[in-house]
Amino acid sequence: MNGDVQTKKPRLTPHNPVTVVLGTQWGDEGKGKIVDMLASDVDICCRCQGGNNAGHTVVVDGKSYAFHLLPSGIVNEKCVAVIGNGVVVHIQDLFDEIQRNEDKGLKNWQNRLIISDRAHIVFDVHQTVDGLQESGRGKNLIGTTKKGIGPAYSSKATRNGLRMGDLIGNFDVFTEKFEKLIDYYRMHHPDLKIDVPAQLAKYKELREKVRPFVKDTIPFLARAIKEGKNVLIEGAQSNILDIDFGLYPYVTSSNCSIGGVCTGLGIPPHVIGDVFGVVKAYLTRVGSGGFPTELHCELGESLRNQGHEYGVTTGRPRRVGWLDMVMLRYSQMINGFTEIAITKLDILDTFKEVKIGIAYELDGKKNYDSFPAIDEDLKRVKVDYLTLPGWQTDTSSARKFSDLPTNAQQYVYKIQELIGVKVRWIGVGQARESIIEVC
Ligand code: 2SA
Ligand code: GDP
Ligand code: MG
Repeated sequence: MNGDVQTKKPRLTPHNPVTVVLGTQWGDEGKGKIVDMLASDVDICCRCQGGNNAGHTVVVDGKSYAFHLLPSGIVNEKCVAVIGNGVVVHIQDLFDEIQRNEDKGLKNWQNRLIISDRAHIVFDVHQTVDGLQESGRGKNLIGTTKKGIGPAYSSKATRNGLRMGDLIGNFDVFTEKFEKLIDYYRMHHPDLKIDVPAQLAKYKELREKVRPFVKDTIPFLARAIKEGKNVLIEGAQSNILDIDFGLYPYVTSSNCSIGGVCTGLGIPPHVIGDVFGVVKAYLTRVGSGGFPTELHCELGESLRNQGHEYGVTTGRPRRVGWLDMVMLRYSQMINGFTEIAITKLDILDTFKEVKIGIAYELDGKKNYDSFPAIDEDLKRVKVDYLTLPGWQTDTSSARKFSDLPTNAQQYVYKIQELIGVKVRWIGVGQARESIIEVC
């Protein structure tokens, strides 16, 4: 590694102009910041899955923006933002999010926002049912954001969901489908109170508001890719929250790993070039389930406080722990990251020593790269740790790899060696400029 900062452009070729940013752990790795950095060089930024359960923070010129449904690249005024077919959209929440960010200085979004006509709608009933399902789970609580994500994807899978195209189409047909959906929920939750006429009146208004943004995004993206436009995809949540590869059932309801990019946008895999994995220098999660490297002691408390580890959507305190290499190697196998960004290295600045979980032992067998499929096993693993000396030096003003203290460099080298993927960026603060590009 030589430490000079050079261009921050993603490596693009005319044949694979699509760059992907994905979470590698349990979410909140700082994807928003990496997307914002890359968005200065792209034409289009897309979300392909999830909904407003996501919370992506971007700090520009001292202002902190929180994006939930909007692709973070929208901060960049040259960037067109696409909400793909794989996303589930609560329309009122989307407009509220736009308003909050407009108040902070988001400009000219009206000509730069496109929503797929195939994206499913999250209705208030989905959010209500999300809450009811959580309260019915007792001690097996998943810890959802209660944004209606699971129920909305359930409606999609049971084929009684409604899409943006339905809303802007014939309103009588929309009404009929909406009433059927409500009947379905009333059958399962007889106490549910829903004012159907009031909901329909609300959607009659919202459909005129949202209509200008709803398009068939498939030909739009196909044309853009053919013309060689640079496209950036912003993953939400993360590999271990993926409905297939995550710690089921403590997962979200979409594919947050690389497969979700193609199904959530309708693009072929060969157009994808770089897949950047974002790795927080330690580990956090919100919600329930096993967490082998979790810190319950004072050290954990100080990591949470120094890292401001509270949910961007719900404000919940995040659980914290040491970096977990078994998890990261598993994520690498699934997503094939071409390079990684390590974020929040600065948060470890005060620690005397730092640990990396390198293997799990379960029933006397050691394992370096297979993340258990079931929570009951994950809860039983014993972790082998590698302990490295801390650097106890402020890294927040480092802008070159060589500015970092030797022990911090060693930590980065070790992560690179253990995951087997080149480290391209290192985050040392919240702001856009607080980043080191490693050449
Ligand atoms: P859901 O609401 O059905 O998707 O919840 C299912 C699981 O997915 C987790 N999940 C998340 N984990 C980390 N960050 C998320 N976004 C917000 C943030 C979370 C917040 O950026 O901080 O504010 O609490 C996110 N969204 C979903 C969730 O915790 C469940 O484990
Ligand atoms: P995302 O969901 O992956 O986009 O991440 P979140 O926005 O939920 O949480 C990451 C938090 O860490 C945000 O508050 C970011 O501003 C912040 N952050 C990102 N990178 C860094 C970094 O390198 N150092 C510090 N101190 N904060 C960072
Ligand atoms: Mg987040």
